This record gives sequence, C-alpha cells and structure tokens, in this order.
Amino acid sequence: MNNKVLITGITGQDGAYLARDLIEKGYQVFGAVRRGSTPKTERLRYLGLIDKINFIGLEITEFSNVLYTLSDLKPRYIYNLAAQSFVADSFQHPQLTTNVNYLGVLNILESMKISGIDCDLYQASTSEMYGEVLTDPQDELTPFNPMSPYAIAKCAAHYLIINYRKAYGMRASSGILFNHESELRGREFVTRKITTKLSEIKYGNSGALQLGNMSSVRDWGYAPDYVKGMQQICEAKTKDDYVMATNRVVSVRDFLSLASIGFGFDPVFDGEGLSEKCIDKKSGIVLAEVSKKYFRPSDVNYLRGDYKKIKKALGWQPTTTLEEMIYKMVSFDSDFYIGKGHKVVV
Ligand code: NAP
Ligand code: F7E
Repeated sequence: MNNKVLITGITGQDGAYLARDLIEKGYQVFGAVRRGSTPKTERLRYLGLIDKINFIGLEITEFSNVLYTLSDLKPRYIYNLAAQSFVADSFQHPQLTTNVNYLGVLNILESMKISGIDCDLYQASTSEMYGEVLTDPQDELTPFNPMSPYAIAKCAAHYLIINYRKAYGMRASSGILFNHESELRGREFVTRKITTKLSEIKYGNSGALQLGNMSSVRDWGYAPDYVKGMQQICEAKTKDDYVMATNRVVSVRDFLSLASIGFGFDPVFDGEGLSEKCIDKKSGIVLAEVSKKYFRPSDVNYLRGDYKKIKKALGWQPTTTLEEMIYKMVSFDSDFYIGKGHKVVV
C-alpha cells in the first residue's frame, strides 16, 4: 500500500502539527521545503519530528520542479499548505503572494494531471475569502468578497480546485479554515504577538505592545484541532469543500484582555481611536497602545464560521475552547521567558 504523504509548508504552524499526526498514524511523511541560508525547522524540532521526516527541496512556483517531484515521489496524499500566509504582507508583495498562493496551486494540479499519479489533494483555503462578509455566519454557500491580495489569490486557487475536480475528475478538496492559532503560531499574527509581547512585559523589560485595529473580530480556533479536520477532508471518498470554525467570535481587544488576565494583569482600556491604551490597573503599566503602522489598507473586520457541513458529513468539530487555547499560549510563552521548559525559539 502506498503510504507516502507530501506536505508543502511543513515548516509552518499547520504543517508541523499535521506532520506529527500523520507520522503517529504510520504514514511516510515527505516535507517540501524551500531553500534558505539557514533551516527553518524550529517547529518540527520542538515537536521532535526532525528525524522522522524525509525533506525534499521544492519551490512550488517552479512548474518543472513540482512536476518532477510529484512524478518521482508518487505520493498517495498531498497537503498543500505552502503560502505567503501573512495578509498584511500581501499588500506589500501582491505579485509574490499571487505566485505562491495561486500559481503554486495551479502547478500542483497541472502536475497531478500530466503525471497521472493516483493521489488526493488537500488545499488550504481560508475564511479571508469572505472578506467584507455578505452573510453571518459564513458557510460554504456564502459569496466571497475578498479584501486583500492574499485573499484574492486564495479565492482564485479555491476555484481552480473546484474546476479541476469538475473538469478532470481530480480528487481535490479544500478546507475553508477560519483563524487557528497555537503555541507554534508565527509571532507576527496578532494572537501570538500579544502572548509573546505580554511575556516580555511581565518577565523582561519591554515597552508596550503596539497594535492596529483592535475592534477587528475573529473566530479563533486551535490549530491541532484543525489539522485533524484536514485529514478527514483529504482522506474522505467524496471530494468537497468544507468550513472549519468554532462559531464563536471575539475582538482583538477581548483577546488582549483575556491574555492579559492569563498573565496576572488587571487590564482596563482607556481612550479612543489612536489614543486607546490597555493599562494594568494594579501597576499602572501600559500593556498596549495603538499604532497607525499596524492598520491595513483594507481590513476584514468580522468573521464567524458555520461548521455544520463538516460536522454532519465527516464528524469534525472543534474541541479546544478559546480560554483553553489562550491558557496554553500564555503558559508556553511564559515558560520560554522564564527559562523553563523548551529552548527552541518558535
Ligand atoms: P505559516 O505558519 O505561515 O506557514 C506557511 C508555510 O508556507 C511555511 O512552511 C513556509 O515556508 C511555506 N512557504 C511560503 N512560501 C513558500 C514557497 N514559495 N515555496 C514553498 N513553501 C513556501 O502558515 P500556517 O498558519 O501554517 O497556514 C498553513 C496554510 O493554511 C497556508 O496556506 C495559509 O494560507 C492557510 N490558512 C491558515 C490559516 C490560519 O489561521 N493559520 C487559516 C486559513 C488558511 P518557510 O518556513 O520557508 O517560510
Ligand atoms: O490579524 C488585526 C488585523 O494577522 C487578525 C492568517 O493565518 O488568518 C490569518 O489572517 C486581525 C486583523 O490574522 C494587529 O488587522 C490588529 O483584522 O492575526 P492576523 P488574519 O489577517 O486574520 C486567516 C484566516 C488566514 O488565512 C491567514 O493566512 O487582527 N490586528 N492589530 C493585527 N494583526 C496583526 N497581525 N498585528 C497587529 O498588530
């Protein structure tokens, strides 16, 4: 039996957790990595997976590289998680974002078609495709209204998956995932930015956290829960697209408040707009303030997902609450700063 799985984006948050699950299930995991001057394998090292993964050099924007890689390896499953995934950055690098997030997917689909490999593909679609939302909550039938080059490229890739499935009968599915976070989340995303910076304020000697749009509302889930859903989607006989979410929403301001309480602060908010501040009532320390620098040219202000379809069809549902997730992130970042526990910088 062919038990080879190829994960693109294996060095990222989701790639690392997915690799852990698939290795535990007995799959032979191949990790596609792009060359850099230093390896970016910290998350995989933290999870103790480095020696259990077969690394392959792959640049997904290079068609021939993708074609030869898939033709030679003949994986049974491909999880395409590689992306320029930071929405804010996509305004500075729209072309690069489009190349990776759209053309990369086209390269994979064309390579699967040309090589004729016997393989199922999972594509990482996103709630960002709903953009300025047209219904609440959002499900698989909600129209897309993207608000960034990132989301536009992901929409185009999403339609490619649907088209190749219909036109060529290809076994390709997408997960439309709402924001999911964890201890291994990149530090530029707002949740981890908050937990790492509050650790520095508490245990180090840092100035206040600088944030952008604190009124932005998200449906935040826990990444290890979501990679389980990815496997269910990819291994399902019937190929389809599914939303994964929690259906619960909080603002960036509320997330900051919950995380601050987790660190033992007593947060209160003062002022409005660019003058708004979050202050620890006990010590008077300014925990966070607003900076123009972190506002986007156009933002997505509200997202809330309806995961009924995947629950009914595949039995997936989130299991970790927002409070449990924040507790894990706060503990992880505290342990790092007080020198307890892990030494790997993730
Ligand atoms: P992440 O931590 O930023 O990881 C992104 C991965 O893509 C990294 O391994 C990165 O490699 C790789 N990559 C970027 N450009 C590449 C290129 N040109 N060629 C090959 N690999 C490249 O992202 P994540 O949070 O794990 O998300 C995984 C996927 O789900 C992404 O496609 C993202 O857009 C999508 N998604 C994420 C969320 C979320 O809330 N996390 C929600 C919906 C959808 P390096 O390590 O070399 O940079
Ligand atoms: O921003 C606001 C920001 O960068 C969330 C990616 O995984 O999820 C992620 O995209 C919200 C936005 O995530 C700061 O304006 C305020 O409204 O954490 P984020 P994102 O843009 O939602 C989706 C589903 C993906 O697909 C993406 O790949 O928070 N915000 N102040 C801030 N955001 C950041 N990063 N930094 C701030 O200082």
